[in-house]
Amino acid sequence: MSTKISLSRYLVEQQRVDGLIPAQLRLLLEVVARACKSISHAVNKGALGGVLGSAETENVQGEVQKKLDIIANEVLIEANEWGGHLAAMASEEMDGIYMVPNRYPQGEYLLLFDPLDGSSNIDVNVSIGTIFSVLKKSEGSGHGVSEQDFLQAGNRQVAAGYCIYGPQTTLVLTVGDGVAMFTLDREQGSFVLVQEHVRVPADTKEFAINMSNMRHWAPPVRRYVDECLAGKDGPRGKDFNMRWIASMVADVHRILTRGGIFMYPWDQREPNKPGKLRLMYEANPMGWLVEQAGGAATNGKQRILDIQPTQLHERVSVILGSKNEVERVTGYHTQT
Ligand code: AHM
Ligand code: MG
Repeated sequence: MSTKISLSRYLVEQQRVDGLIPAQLRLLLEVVARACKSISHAVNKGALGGVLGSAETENVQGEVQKKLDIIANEVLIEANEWGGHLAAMASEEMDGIYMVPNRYPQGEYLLLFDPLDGSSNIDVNVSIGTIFSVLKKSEGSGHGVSEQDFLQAGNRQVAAGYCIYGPQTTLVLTVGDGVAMFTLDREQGSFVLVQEHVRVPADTKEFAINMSNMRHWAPPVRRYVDECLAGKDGPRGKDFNMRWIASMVADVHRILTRGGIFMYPWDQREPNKPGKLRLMYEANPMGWLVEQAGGAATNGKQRILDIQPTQLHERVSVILGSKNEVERVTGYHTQT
């Protein structure tokens, strides 16, 4: 690419040339990107910045928080609360919603995030990330904001993305017009466009799932993985490769880059829990990104983006990636 296009310029063009995003949303996304830059610096410092290890506190879902989970959450809140674009925020790491304090103007957007996804990888220097989703407060929901305002299906998102902190820091974004990727240029201090019109191939020979849970899966997932493992000699007639990074951001980034299927399914250990991952902070934004790149995302029964949430921290079974493979696994669910 000869002329470098910064994230700021890309967003201005989305607003001005294509009329795709209002100015308020553009500014909001700039602020989210700035927060991600700051989290990236903290991640990079690692032990030198004193950011590794456990905070010895628990979040609302009973998971032990890492120091970086809390730091990333604070960075996102502090960066976003004063700009005037938001009405409130919700995070995987906070029990309830965070209202924009009265001393700041209120906007019409709602920001949701998983501040530090892949927490188990923080201390071992493996890629992690921040996932975010933007909704608009429904017209007619009146003054003020409540948890109810957040309970919108993923198909109502107006922007979604993630920032991966890996060998490169890359921000991946959709505002409903395809998927674009921006890598952080540390010398310039800005995100630079590296790929537009990202496409996920419809077919793949690579699957991602935590195989240690195999004995707990439902029969359709087991069938799909068994068939992949049977390779050339099995019904698929081809060999499959497996990857599992244990950071959804990193697994999804690979899928957006070269295709593949990612699954974190329901399992029988906790039959009343639909899955491990969270609908609002993980499945919806990732589902929309993957769809925008030509892939698919379901919970085995329905499109993730059509699920009507009933709780902020709701969990969901996730199957996403290359379209033909996702359709196959989803088909196995409907056959049983
Ligand atoms: P987190 O948001 O607390 O980090 O948890 C979500 C992560 C995903 O990024 C990843 O796909 C999954 O949990 C890994 O789970 P497991 O450790 O069971 O393999
Ligand atoms: Mg997560």
